[in-house]
Amino acid sequence: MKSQACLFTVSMVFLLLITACGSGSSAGGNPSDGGGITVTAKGNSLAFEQTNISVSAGQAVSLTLDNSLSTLEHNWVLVRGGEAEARSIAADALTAGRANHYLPSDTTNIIAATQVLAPGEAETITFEAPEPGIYFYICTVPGHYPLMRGRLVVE
Ligand SMILES: [Cu+2]
Repeated sequence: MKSQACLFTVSMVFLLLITACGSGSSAGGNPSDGGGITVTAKGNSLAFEQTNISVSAGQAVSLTLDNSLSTLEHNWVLVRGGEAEARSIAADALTAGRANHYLPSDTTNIIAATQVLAPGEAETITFEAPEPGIYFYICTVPGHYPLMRGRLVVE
């Protein structure tokens, strides 16, 4: 009697596992888990091609900065804290210099950033989307901000 109960328990666990695996594989086709975002630097002008991006809070974001069409160096820096903070980070980037990819040592308000890319280069970074809100992304190469920026909307 005891062994029958045990067998029953084991088969129930087995059934649950099959069910869990079944539902897992059906969710694997969801396009939201693999789609990356590409931001392209616009030719030889100081602008990003994409100036509005929407993501969901907590989402794993895969973002590529494509500098293949550009004749200039650029980076992509996602900033917390709105326009005043973006301006402050761009100013600090000047003293940080090219060797530090124009990224300030104080990264408190930098959510994610690429390196400085030479013309023809591309880089993909991944980061977790922050809490809902509107965030600026900017290029901190000297003279590029405030022209070169966009908005990341987290819903
Ligand atoms: Cu730039």
